[in-house]
Parts: sequence; structure tokens; C-alpha cells
Amino acid sequence: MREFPLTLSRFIIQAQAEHSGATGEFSSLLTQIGLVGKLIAQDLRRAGLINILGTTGDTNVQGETVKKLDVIANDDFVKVFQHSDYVCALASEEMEKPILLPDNWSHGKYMLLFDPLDGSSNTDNNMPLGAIFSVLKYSQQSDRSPTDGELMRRGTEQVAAGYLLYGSSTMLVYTVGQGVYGFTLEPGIGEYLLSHERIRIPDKGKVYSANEGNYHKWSAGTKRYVDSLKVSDKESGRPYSSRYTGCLVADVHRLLLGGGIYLYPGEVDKPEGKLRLLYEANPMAFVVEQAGGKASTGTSRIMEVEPKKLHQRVPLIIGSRLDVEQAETFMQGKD
Ligand code: AFP
Repeated sequence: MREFPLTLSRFIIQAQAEHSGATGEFSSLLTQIGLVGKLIAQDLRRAGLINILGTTGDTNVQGETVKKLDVIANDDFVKVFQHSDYVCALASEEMEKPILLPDNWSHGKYMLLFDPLDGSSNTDNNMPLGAIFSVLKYSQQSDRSPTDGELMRRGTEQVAAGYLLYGSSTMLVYTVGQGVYGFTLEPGIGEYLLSHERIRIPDKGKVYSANEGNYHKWSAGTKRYVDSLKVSDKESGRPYSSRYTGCLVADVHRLLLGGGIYLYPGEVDKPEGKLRLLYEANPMAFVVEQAGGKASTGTSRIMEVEPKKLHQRVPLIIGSRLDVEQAETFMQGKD
């Protein structure tokens, strides 16, 4: 008889049993992320039927148009976690200020930073979407809630990170610093099943993902690098193929499994780039590094960038180790 794959809950319980000091709080937090994924996936599946496509008419703190589904996804995270007893703070792309649970509320020791709906320009087209999360541990021993500033930690301090991918299937991919595991939601039974064990990204790929509409805004080094990927050279596996969905999660997921590079570089007039450090770049960097890849700003390791603002942006070059190293060479003018 074929063995039944491990469910997410069983996998988490097994992992917890290997840590003698574990209280179960962290395991429950991951299970709740899975729950948020189910709630959002359910809405996405019938989005075209229940009038939740399109925009709200507002702009968020980043100055971007807010989609109805951005709000729904953010509310799902907040509803699930605010009274969960697992977190003491929540921060998201969609909230100007973090939610810091009052001192007199029951709360847990984790701080959760998230992008509730990544790639939201894809909502109206039935294209892939995602959610990204970063988990930090609040180190204070006191019962006091963290302050805004205490949420701003380097990526190296993350205790877990991952993403939900809403594609042709719904997946939860995460790391706690011991490899990367991927679970696929089996809709028939409402359970995530282990489908991708110890994911390793190839050292080099044949695909690049970038919004080339921005080509003329890029630095000379970035242009030279992307130009070089199109040169025909059998030995180095060029030309690379171009694939870009407009959803970081989907593009990085493809690279994680097949190799290659994703770039959202800085621009001459906007050197900080577009993506957000704390809840997009850092968690994706943690996952990709744990799979054997690299994540860079072009000049330094993403996870070592010192955050100064909650919604700080950062250039992101991420993917296969050798591809990212090569991009860095061009971006630093060492080609
Ligand atoms: P939204 O979630 O605001 O749609 O942004 C998506 C994203 O952060 C990332 O997922 C994409 O790779 C990138 O931005 C797309 O940006 P462009 O539309 O500028 O290519």
C-alpha cells in the first residue's frame, strides 16, 4: 500500500518533538499560517463570482492602489493572529503602523511581518498570487509589548520565514533554518501534505525574471548583466529564457525548483528599488539561502541590511548562487 504523505500538522508535531524546550507556540503559529492560506485560497477561487475583484479606491502607505483582495487578505491575517496568543506584534505592507498587542492582552513571543497578498496586480486576471511571512522572536523577558523599533531587525534574526503560493495549486513553503519544505494543499481533505522535501535550488539556472519595461531606468551594470543573458553561448547555457509573472512568490518559487535569477534592481533615480525589506526581501532571502541559493542587493547580502524603516525598500537580486554572484559582478562594475 502507498504511504500517505505527511500532513503539515504531523510534520510540525514531529519537528517540535525534536526540540526539547519547545512549548508548541511556534508550531501553532505555523499551523495558523496554513489556515490563513486556506481562507485566502477559498476567496481567490471564487473571486470573480462574489464581487471582490478590483480596487477599493484607496492607496496604501506605499502610495500603491489598494485592491479589495489586499484588504481581505490583510484582514484574514489580522483576524487569525490578533487573538491567537502566539504573537505580540503584527506588521504588514497594508498597514502604515504595526499592531502592537496591548500589554494587558494575552500574547505570545513572536512578531509576524507579512505581505498579505503579493502580486496583487494579478488579482483581476486569474494569475498567480502569494503571501510572504517573516517570523521574529521578541527577546524581551518582560510582559511589555515590543515597540515599533523592535520590529526592525536584520533578516539574519528571523526564526522562520516562508510563503503561500496561490497558483494552479495552493502551497505553503517555509524554513525554520533547517532546510526548506513545501506543502501542497489537498483541497479534498483541506490538509497541506508534504510534497517538496528539503528543496535545493540548482547552483545555476537558465531563466531570468525581471520587469524589463524598466530597462532604461536601470544602472549601466544592470543593463550589461541582463544584456549578457541574451547572448548566445552554448558553453554557459545562454541565452537564458525570460519569465515574469509580476508576483515575486511565483517567480521565486519557479527558481527555487528549477534555478535561475529574479531581479528587482535599484534604478538610477530610485536606487532603493521597489520591494520591501522586512516582509518581502528578507523572508524570501531566508528561504532561498536555506535552499542553497543567494539573495543580494547587488552589493551586499540582503539578510544583513540594517533596517531603518518599517516599510523600507531594497533592491533584490535572488536565486541560484552562481547567477546571483555573476549579477553582482556586473552591478559592482567588476565585469
Ligand atoms: P504588488 O503586490 O503591489 O502587486 O507588487 C508585487 C511585487 O511586489 C512583486 O511581487 C513583483 O515581482 C513586483 O512587485 C512587480 O512589480 P512591477 O509591476 O513593477 O513589475
